[in-house]
Amino acid sequence: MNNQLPVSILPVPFDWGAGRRGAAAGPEAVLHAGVIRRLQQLGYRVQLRSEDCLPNTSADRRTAMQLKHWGRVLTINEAIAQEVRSIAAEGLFPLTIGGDHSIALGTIAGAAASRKRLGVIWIDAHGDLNTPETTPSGNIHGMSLAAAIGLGDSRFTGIGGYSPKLAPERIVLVGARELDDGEKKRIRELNITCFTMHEIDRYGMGHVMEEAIRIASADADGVHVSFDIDSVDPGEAPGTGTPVRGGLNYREAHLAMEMLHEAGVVTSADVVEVNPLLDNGQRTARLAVELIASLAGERIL
Ligand code: 6HN
Ligand code: MN
Ligand code: MN
Ligand code: MN
Repeated sequence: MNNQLPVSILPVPFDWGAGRRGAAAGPEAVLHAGVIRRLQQLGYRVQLRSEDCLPNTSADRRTAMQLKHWGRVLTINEAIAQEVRSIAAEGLFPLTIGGDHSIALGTIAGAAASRKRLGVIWIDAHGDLNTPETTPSGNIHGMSLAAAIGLGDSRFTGIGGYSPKLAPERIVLVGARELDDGEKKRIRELNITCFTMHEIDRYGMGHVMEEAIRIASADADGVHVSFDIDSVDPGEAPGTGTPVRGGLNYREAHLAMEMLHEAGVVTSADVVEVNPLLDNGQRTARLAVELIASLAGERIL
């Protein structure tokens, strides 16, 4: 994100990919916390994409034990993919605000449509690398990254009309601390780079992000940042549906975003899993706005 390129904010008030409701109110909370004004103050032209471009999925009852609410998740993500693809084609920077993390199915499908060698930096307490065979919950927000590399149900891997979207060698996980057994196996087998909280503690966030940026952008034609707010420690970001202790502290989260801006490689982003129903006032929504500002180049001095 650099202020030569206008930003198009796509709000996605959708939470049927998660096990608990509330992330659907995330976009409104982040907008209310002033994300547009903050970006404008940094010199950006900002466009707010209308929610009306996305379908109302409320009548769709298609579901399965291992793929809960799959009808709604599929419908919204096909629309997100089209919308993100259009935003990019219009020469705007697509910034999608969720919503639960299942919406990355659509944001990545849209972003990778015009960037065949897209890298992804997935900042999350979780891996989101489950498939219907390995999921412990059936919640699709835990399967979105797997689908982007072509694993899982073909309706989901095929979103946007092509598969796979990503090559495992340009995927980097940052902040992981709760991985399911099937995810651990997949990370090892596919050789996906995963900087867990252990590596962040041990080598420092600065070094981890240098490496993450280097790996995700190597031989790439763009980098998508998928920022799950549950990557941040629940003390700082209580408003999220699947909190896990021992997360990024306030400065580590900001440093990651600041370094992503400095590197100048980021071509699209999403910020997901802000759940205002679980928040302590507006703490988490405000944090999301600050982190977006850091990604957009806000600096201390
Ligand atoms: N997220 N690994 C767990 C599952 O149900 O698959 C948790 C997933 C959380 C997903 O935070 O986006
Ligand atoms: Mn996630
Ligand atoms: Mn998560
Ligand atoms: Mn280094």
